[in-house]
Amino acid sequence: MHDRLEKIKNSTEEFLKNATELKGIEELKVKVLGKKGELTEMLKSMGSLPKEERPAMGQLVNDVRIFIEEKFDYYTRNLSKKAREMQIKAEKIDVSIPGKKFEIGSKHPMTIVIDELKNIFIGMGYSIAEGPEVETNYYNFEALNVPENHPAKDEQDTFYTTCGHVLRTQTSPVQVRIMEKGELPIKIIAPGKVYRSDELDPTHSPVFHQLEGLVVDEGITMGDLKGALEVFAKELFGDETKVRFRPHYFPFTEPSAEMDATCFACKGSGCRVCKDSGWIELLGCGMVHPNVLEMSGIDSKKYSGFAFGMGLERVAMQRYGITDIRLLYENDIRFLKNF
Ligand code: 2NM
Repeated sequence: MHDRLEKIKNSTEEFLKNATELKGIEELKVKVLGKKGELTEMLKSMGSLPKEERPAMGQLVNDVRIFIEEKFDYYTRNLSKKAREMQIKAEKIDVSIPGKKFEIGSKHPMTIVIDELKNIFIGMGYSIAEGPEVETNYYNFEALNVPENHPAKDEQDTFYTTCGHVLRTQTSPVQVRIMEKGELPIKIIAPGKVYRSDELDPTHSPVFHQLEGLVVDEGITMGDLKGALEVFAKELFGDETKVRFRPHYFPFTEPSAEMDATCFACKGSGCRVCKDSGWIELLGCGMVHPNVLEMSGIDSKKYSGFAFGMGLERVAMQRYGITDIRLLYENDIRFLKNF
């Protein structure tokens, strides 16, 4: 029995010294110290020894058991620690490596321009109005004093649905809908997409953006129009900006005009942006035609108003030196990155 004990002790310690995996240690532990383990079996077999030998042998087996248990503890701890160290080494993080850049998008140049214009007009006391892009013939043409067969319908040709609607050619139908509500005074802008059946080329697109404005109250005059639009031009292009008005024709306003502003790039001396004229054509405007007011239920003897409208692509293209309108719609990241 002594020999057997010695053998178990030695072979166990030998195995533990060379063990590289916790799993092997656990298995051996069961094999030696488990319920049916070698040492347990030896304790059980003590009964076959002569009575006087039992206490000493019992003591011895127990000592060996304690010795082996301690060895198991020691090597288990040792190997766990090693495994942990290796894991930490393998998972080491180099905090000096540059992080992955998170690419944040940027505002589209049209959005930049629209937001800026909205803010200018909000600052001047205007509210922002919205309305449908698919309109009835009435709101898009009739209510704006453009009857069927009017020559102005030619350059305002648009897209038609099979059920008799049109894609709006300007945002004026939004203003008509506001006038119809009858809540006066009115002081609004209507920015948004509009449609024309134009061929796509460097300066034309069948869908583009417009911003129109409308002010209706008692006693509104052409002086109010000029003052308001001059303030707007100075806000947009800078305080030194001057404006001029040229007579024009629109079916929905009378009188009508186009407003130019001194070129923001050369301050009026002439450059590429203004094609050497010193002036930039900015918007169309006029006093709302009495027919337009009356059709929407506003008494044109008591109330008057001015309105204006401008294309926004042109504003963006001039400001950023964009020479092809199509760049604004293609969403090419190399283009959009510049803003
Ligand atoms: C323009 C030019 C002049 C305009 C007119 C109206 C309405 F609804 F009051 F009749 N809204 N916008 C207007 C007037 C638009 O765009 C070049």
